[in-house]
Amino acid sequence: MNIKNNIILAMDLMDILEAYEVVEEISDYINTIKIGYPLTLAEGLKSIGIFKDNFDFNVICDYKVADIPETNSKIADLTFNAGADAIITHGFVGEDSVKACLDVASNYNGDVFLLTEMSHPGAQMFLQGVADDIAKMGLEMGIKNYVAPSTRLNRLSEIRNIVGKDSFIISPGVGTQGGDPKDTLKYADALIIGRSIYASNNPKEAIESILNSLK
Ligand code: NUP
Repeated sequence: MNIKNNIILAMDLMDILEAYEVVEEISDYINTIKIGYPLTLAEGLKSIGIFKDNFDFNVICDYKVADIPETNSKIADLTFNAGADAIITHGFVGEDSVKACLDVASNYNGDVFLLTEMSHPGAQMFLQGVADDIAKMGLEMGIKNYVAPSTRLNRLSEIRNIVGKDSFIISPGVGTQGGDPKDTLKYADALIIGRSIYASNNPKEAIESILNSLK
C-alpha cells in the first residue's frame, strides 16, 4: 500500500461529521485512514465510502477479526464489499481463521494486515508470548502486511527480523501511547496515529509537527 508521508490516521472519533472535519483539515498530508469499531459501530459501514468517495483515501478497517473461519469470512466480505482496501485480522486465532480473511480479500484484490503483538501494556500478559509465532505463521502463509507495536521497539524490531525487510509493517502506539515517530520508522514502514492528531486542538499543526520530527 502506498501511504503518503508514512502516516495512517487512526480515526476513532464516533461522529462522522466531526471525523470528516478533522480529515478535511489534514487531507493534504495523508492518503490513508484506519477506522475501527468506534466509528463503524456509531455510524455504520457507510463510513468507509465517505472517506473513499470524498478523499479517495486508502481505507484500512481495524476490525481485529478473531473468530472461526466461517464467521471471519462473513466479516471480511461485508468489509470489502463496503469498499475497504484492507482489513486487520488477529493472528492468535490460528491459520484457518486467518486464511478465511485472506481468501475473501483476494476476491476483492484487498489486503490483510496480520496483527502480531499489540501496543498496550496488557499485551504483555498473553499476546506477547505468542507474537513471534504469529509472525512466523504469517510469513509461512505468504502474508506481506503486519501490525506491530511502536511502544516496545525491541519487540517491533524482533517482529521485523522475523517477517523480513520485504514485509510491510504498520505500527500503532505513536504519540499518546508513548511511541516515538522517528524511532518507530527505523523498523516500521508506516505509523498509525490517532489521538495525537484528531484530539489535538489543531490537527493540522499536530501532523505538521510530527512530520517535522521525522526530518
Ligand atoms: O496494537 C494495537 N494498538 C493500537 O493502538 C493495534 C491497534 N490496531 N491499535 C489501534 O491503533 C487503536 O485501536 C487505535 O485505533 C490506534 C491508535 O490510536 P492512538 O493511540 O494513536 O489514539
